[in-house]
Amino acid sequence: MSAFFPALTAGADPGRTAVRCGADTLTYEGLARAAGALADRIAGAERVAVWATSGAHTVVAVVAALLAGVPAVPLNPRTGERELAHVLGDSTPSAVLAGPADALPAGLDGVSRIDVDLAPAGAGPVRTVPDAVGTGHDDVRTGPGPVLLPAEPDDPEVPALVVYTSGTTGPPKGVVLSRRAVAASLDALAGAWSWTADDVLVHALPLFHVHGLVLGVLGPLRRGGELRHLGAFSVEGVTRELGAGGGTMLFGVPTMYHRLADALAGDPALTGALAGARLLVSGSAALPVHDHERITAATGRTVVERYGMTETLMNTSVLPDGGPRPGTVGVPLAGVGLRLVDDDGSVLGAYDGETVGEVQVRGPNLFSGYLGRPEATAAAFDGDWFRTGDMAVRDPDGAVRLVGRRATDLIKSGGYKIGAGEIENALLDHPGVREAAVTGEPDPDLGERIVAWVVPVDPGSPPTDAELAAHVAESLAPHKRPRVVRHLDALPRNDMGKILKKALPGAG
Ligand code: MCA
Ligand code: AMP
Repeated sequence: MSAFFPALTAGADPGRTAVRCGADTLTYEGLARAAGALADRIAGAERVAVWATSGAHTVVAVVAALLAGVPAVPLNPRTGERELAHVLGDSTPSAVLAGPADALPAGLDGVSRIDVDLAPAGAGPVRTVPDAVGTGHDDVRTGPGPVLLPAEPDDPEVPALVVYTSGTTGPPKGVVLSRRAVAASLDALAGAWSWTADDVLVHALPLFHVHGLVLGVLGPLRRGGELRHLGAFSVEGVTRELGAGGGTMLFGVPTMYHRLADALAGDPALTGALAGARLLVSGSAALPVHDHERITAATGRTVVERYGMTETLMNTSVLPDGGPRPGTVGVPLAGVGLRLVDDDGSVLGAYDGETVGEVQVRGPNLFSGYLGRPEATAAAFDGDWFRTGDMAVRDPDGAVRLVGRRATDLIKSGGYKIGAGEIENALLDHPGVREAAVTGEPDPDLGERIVAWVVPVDPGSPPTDAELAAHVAESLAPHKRPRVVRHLDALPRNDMGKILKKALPGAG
């Protein structure tokens, strides 16, 4: 396989800015030096974890892992004890890469720590030399303090990342993403969006999921362009970086676009910044038509929706020059096969805008399997077709319109996928909870909000809502905490004792 990041190697412009995160800026030369040095330190490891804060250290760590051919497991730095223990036990990283100033939780005590150095000693002119003498380094950067970029793996099936994703029940599963899948998906997006080295991508997405890390970090670096990460989402940050800052593209989840749409009235600077961008892209959940319309009315720009999944990377996108298509996620990307399948397994041929089937996809963008779970991997496929669990119709022009999910126990809140089962288990761990059920209900900001239905052990002094939210945040992650808690005397159950979520008051 050729270099994953051509701009880090021969012939590229070493002075071009690669990344700006807060006060940290790295040129391509600086990134090559920092990531090259780190790649040498981790070479040969089976897997490394990355303490994935929203900063330049995460970028360097993940680039280093790719250069070294070592799979990286991004960790949510806010992950609670229970979830962190699961991810570490499941992925068994030999080291954790972290920023020198990052405080790591006790759960990581048993994992050796490697600090990411953004500016290793030895700046100077850069010269690339092919691996003529068989050193195993095909790009030798010389000058004061030479930096060696290791020879990247030839095999495109070598895993690049293991990204944890929630299922309906049980703890999250590790999705193994090969270099082939990541490269194929990013290159298909580049084709669809005319994404080039001239683009400056602005975003504030977390760096431990596919959206922020694969699309938002590896995407611009593979193109040789620039990433500006805002650290945390804010309307002011978007306005600054897209406007005077010269950003050309914005990636976000619908909650971010909803907040931008809310702010547009009375904010001419934001309006100008969005109007001036080359491409506004939304994904991870459905962007409501109302928010599409508010943004288009104020800025004259349409937000481009794309549809993906951790296991499949990107499947479809609205084409920027194909006119606005609110409510659809566009057409399959180059190389992606997509079909709708009926409940009885028959493939649906109708492009009638109304026949609903499950979306199944195949192509080079697909994951290699769930880490250590061959049965779960096999169950997710029908031959070489991956069952997404998303339900959709096809419009007459082939555009895909998502209409729901097969599993009601998966909640999308703020663009995060959250399994009801994992929250129920965490709630049942609380000494004040006898029974628990978790559902999602519509929320104008988050898309869906997490609702916990709880039967307390002692109805006279039930745990407070804040206590239960903090309990889930500390054990799993803050974004998995219930936003609403409702108390019941008993959960509705069928004769077999199974909880009937549809019978919860006001649900279903
Ligand atoms: C509040 N906080 C708490 C508690 N309450 N912490 C601990 N215990 C509590 N009880 C803290 C939070 O940690 C956070 O801190 C702050 O309060 C606000 O939290 P929250 O309300 O959850 O955040 P928000 O401001 O509402 O976040 C909205 C958001 C976020 C920024 C849109 O949801 C987000 O980043 N979403 C992106 C999800 C994403 O990237 N999904 C991609 C996966 P602090 O402010 O310090 O953080 S999907 C994917 O990858 C596929 C492939 C695809 O198609 O894209
Ligand atoms: P995740 O498993 O966190 O990677 O989330 C993947 C899921 O997010 C998909 O299966 C879809 O249900 C949803 N999703 C991603 N992009 C979109 C979109 N543009 N519109 C609607 N849902 C989306």
